[in-house]
Amino acid sequence: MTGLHSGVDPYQPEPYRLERLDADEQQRRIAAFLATMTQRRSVRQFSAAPVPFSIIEAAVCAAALAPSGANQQPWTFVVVSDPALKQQMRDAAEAEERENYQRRMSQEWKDALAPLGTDWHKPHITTAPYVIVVFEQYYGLAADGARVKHYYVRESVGIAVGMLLAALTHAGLATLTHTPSPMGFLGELLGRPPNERPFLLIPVGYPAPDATVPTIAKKPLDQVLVHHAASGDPASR
Ligand code: IYR
Repeated sequence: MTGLHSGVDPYQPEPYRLERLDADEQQRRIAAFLATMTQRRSVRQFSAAPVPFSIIEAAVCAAALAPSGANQQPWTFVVVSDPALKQQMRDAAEAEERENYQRRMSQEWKDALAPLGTDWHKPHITTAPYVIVVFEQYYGLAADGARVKHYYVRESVGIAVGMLLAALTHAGLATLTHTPSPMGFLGELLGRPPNERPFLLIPVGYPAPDATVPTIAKKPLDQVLVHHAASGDPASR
């Protein structure tokens, strides 16, 4: 590939090495990771107990390592711990959600949500010590203000959020993936620029001592994993 504008090839590869783990170490690590991730539940009752900001910061660093379309990193993670701002976010979210539950949502949708026990009350927004609001940059802004096309924005931000949730879970924290709808109020309240759209609101903290979660099941492996192996491969199923 040639650099059409500057004459410098924009593709500048560098060496990459990854520590090779032996099979036992690999098994140990993946089992430990799976055990940790098995603990993750969407929590709606949080403790107000404080969490060091350095943990949130490191988790956002991990999320920001995510792969993204053309490496454009089309995300902004806005962390809110200011109680007054959390209260404003909660008030606005509850106003929308009250409309949703009382008028806008179809019976089919409410039936699908019934096993989760959700309603319009959103106390987690004010109780959790942090609320991370993830924004997607659906286009970029060049230094001169020109729009820059972004690619695979939703996929990229979704991957970054997955990594964020994994990191926070790894640090022993509870999370909720909450999408108040519509959530345009978040851009206004948090003063985000016009190229950013709210993607997800994530309260983070410890579960309240008396927190409960719905009894739900994840699909068994044979319903989510399909393996096409070479015939005769002992790992084929
Ligand atoms: N946004 C609403 C409703 C809701 C929708 C889905 I899909 C969920 O998985 C859970 C809730 C709320 O937050 O209550």
